Order: sequence, then C-alpha cells, then structure tokens
Amino acid sequence: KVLKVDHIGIAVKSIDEAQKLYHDLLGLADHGRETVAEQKVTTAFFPVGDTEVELLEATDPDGPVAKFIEKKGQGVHHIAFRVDDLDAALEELKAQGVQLIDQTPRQGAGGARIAFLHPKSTHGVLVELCERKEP
Ligand code: CMX
Repeated sequence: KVLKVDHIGIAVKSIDEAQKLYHDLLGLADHGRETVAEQKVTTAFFPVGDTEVELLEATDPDGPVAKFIEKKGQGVHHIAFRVDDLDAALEELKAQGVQLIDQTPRQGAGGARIAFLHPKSTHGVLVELCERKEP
C-alpha cells in the first residue's frame, strides 16, 4: 500500500547553491547531508509538511545524477512513494507487468529500503518506492 509521497528528488548542480533558495528564501531547514557512495550522489533532505524535498548532487561526473543533468538539465529527478511493505509491492507490480529497475530493494538515504521502477512503465517519471521504519 502507498502511504504518502515520501519525497521529491531534485537534481541540482550544487546543493550549496540550491540552499539559497530552499533555506534562505523558502525558510526550509535540511537535516544534514548524506552521501550514498554506491549511487554517486550526495543528498540533502528538507522536510515540508509531511513530505520532503531531496536535493541530489552528483559526486562523480560519470554518476547517474551528473548524467541526468547533462542530458536534461537541473530539475525533478524522481518522485518517491512510501510503501508499508516494499517486497510485497515489488512482487505485486512485477506480477502486473510493471518493469522494475531494481528487482530487489537496495539501501537509500536515511536507512530506507528503496527500489526504482522503470520510467517506461511509469509514464516517463522515475518512481522510487521506499520503506522506512520511522513514521
Ligand atoms: N527520469 C526519467 N528517466 C530516467 C531517469 C530519470 N530521472 N533516470 C534514468 N531514466 C531512464 C533512462 O533514460 C533509461 O531509459 P532507457 O532504458 O529508455 O534508455 C532508463 O531510465 C534506465 O536508466 P539507466 O541509467 O540505463 O539504468 P540504471 O539501472 O543504470 O540506473 C537509476 C537507473 C534510476 C537507478 C539511476 O539512473 C539513478 O538515477 N540513480 C540515482 C538514484 C538516486 O537518486 N539516489 C539517491 C538516494 C536515494 C533516495 O533515498 O532517494
């Protein structure tokens, strides 16, 4: 079951630069940065109501976020739905013919278990499913 929009991922060239908008102008406070080395990305999460904005900055010019910005420019990179049971969700979607990028969950930022669906199956938007322990 999908519980909520967990976060919206936005690819930026520089989190320091983007902070000026999200922190200084919009008044949002991030709860620290985290590098997910395996995905060649540094993230900063800004809670907004009961969801969050996640800024994504590439740590490597060959990484997926750098490639995304090169191809499409800065912008919305993915939308993440919180689910109560990621394994069950993946199994069900697969059975329904949805193409998965991740057949099995991997580790996301903040200790979440995550999996991406293929944009071919999601009308061009990269969709992440995410399961977290905390509320
Ligand atoms: N929006 C739309 N389409 C996208 C996309 C995006 N953001 N990213 C990739 N795609 C498309 C590609 O163009 C490709 O399409 P085709 O198959 O038609 O060529 C397809 O999706 C697969 O992409 P790929 O790069 O070939 O596949 P990979 O398995 O190498 O990587 C992915 C896919 C999504 C995991 C990777 O591109 C990515 O974005 N990784 C970064 C993940 C991230 O944001 N991590 C942050 C922490 C997680 C968190 O907690 O939020």
